[in-house]
Amino acid sequence: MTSSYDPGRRSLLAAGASALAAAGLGGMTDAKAQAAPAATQARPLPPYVSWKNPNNLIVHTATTIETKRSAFGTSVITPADRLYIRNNLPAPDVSIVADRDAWTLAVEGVRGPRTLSVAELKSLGLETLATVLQCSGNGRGYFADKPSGTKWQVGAAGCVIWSGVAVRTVVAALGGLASGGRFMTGTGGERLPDGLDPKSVMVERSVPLSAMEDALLAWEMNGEPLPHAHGGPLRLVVPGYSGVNNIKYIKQLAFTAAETDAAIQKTGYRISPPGQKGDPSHPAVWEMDVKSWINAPAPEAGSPVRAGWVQIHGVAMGGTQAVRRVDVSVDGGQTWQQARLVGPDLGRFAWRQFVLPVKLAPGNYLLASRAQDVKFNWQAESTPENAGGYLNSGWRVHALPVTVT
Ligand SMILES: Nc1nc2c(c(=O)[nH]1)N[C@H]1C(S)=C(S)[C@@H](COP(=O)(O)O)O[C@H]1N2
Ligand SMILES: [Mo]
Repeated sequence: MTSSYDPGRRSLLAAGASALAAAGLGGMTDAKAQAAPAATQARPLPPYVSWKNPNNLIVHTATTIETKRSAFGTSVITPADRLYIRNNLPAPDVSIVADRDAWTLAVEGVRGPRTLSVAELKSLGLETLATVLQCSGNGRGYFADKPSGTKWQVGAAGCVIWSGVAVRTVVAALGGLASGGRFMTGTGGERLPDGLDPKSVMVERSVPLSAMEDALLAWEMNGEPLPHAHGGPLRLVVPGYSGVNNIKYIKQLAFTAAETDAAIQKTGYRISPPGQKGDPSHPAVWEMDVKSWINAPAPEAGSPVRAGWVQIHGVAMGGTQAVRRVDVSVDGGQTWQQARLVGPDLGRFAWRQFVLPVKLAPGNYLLASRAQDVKFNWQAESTPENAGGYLNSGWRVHALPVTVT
């Protein structure tokens, strides 16, 4: 769902836009049209994440908590106490992290299927990897049709460093793949509510076998034992794939001939046309698209933006590809300037921070950014509406109206 760069279309848009600007209608009209969704009313943090910093978070519900746009900072990594939370089911009891090394994972679809403890996994290998963890519904709040589900803005995402063992190392230790596996299927360790068909509620997701190459079974995040709220003692990390595919408190990892028929895979998390329930004929929500957004200057930060030099900064990610370039616009996409990528490059699955210094006179601006990956795919101008409101990466709706005084 990425768009290739098309100079023809770009100059056409630019021509139309400068006509608007000449008529004095450019910035202001856009700024009004693009106003961000109303801020959610402050709610207290639920007890299981009481250790997080409420000033940096928007609490939608007890199971959907996002990072404020102004709270991403500029140091690449998102600290655990401000990382978003999304639970499809109530989390397992926190006692599962009392003895982390004793947690077990069943591995199936290999020549020597077995149940391994975290202690055994730790003896098999060690990798460390930075990835963008981003909910499939991040940006849903910017879809015009208001699809149902949490109205995430930009903050159902973060960039974190995981340590664990590579899935391929575990597979090799168990004799390699059994024949016929086409998908990697992970199952969450939640206790399922009584009286419901397990398939209708369980968190079990399948991804194409090719995703195994980069996947990790992680027990550490940002240098700390993986917090229970983020999937500790053990989490499946599928780099470049959206949040739901990164199974927390993973209990089973299976290499399967078919995708799981759990509802969360079969009908949920599908790109289906607006108003239409998902089914297996619709694309599954798997790989993320190239995407970027601006984090500052942001009106929500509270302090006025003063005229003069302003360092416009934000984050850019390429899904499964590295980012090669980011352009920034102060006039809602009529004109663009290339931003500079700043900070350490933590690999193709991490995001990059970018900055563009601009001198701004008093007035209204619409700050936009668009990223390009190393395969020359540009971030789309807009993402088509879909019933679930998934994978919104369109740069236009992510633009930020700012008044400079
Ligand atoms: N076991 C389990 N894994 C899960 C989920 C869940 O509810 N249970 N939610 C998924 C979804 S939809 C997202 S966006 C991410 C959220 O991860 P986080 O809460 O660590 O930010 O976890 C994914 N993995
Ligand atoms: Mo999600």
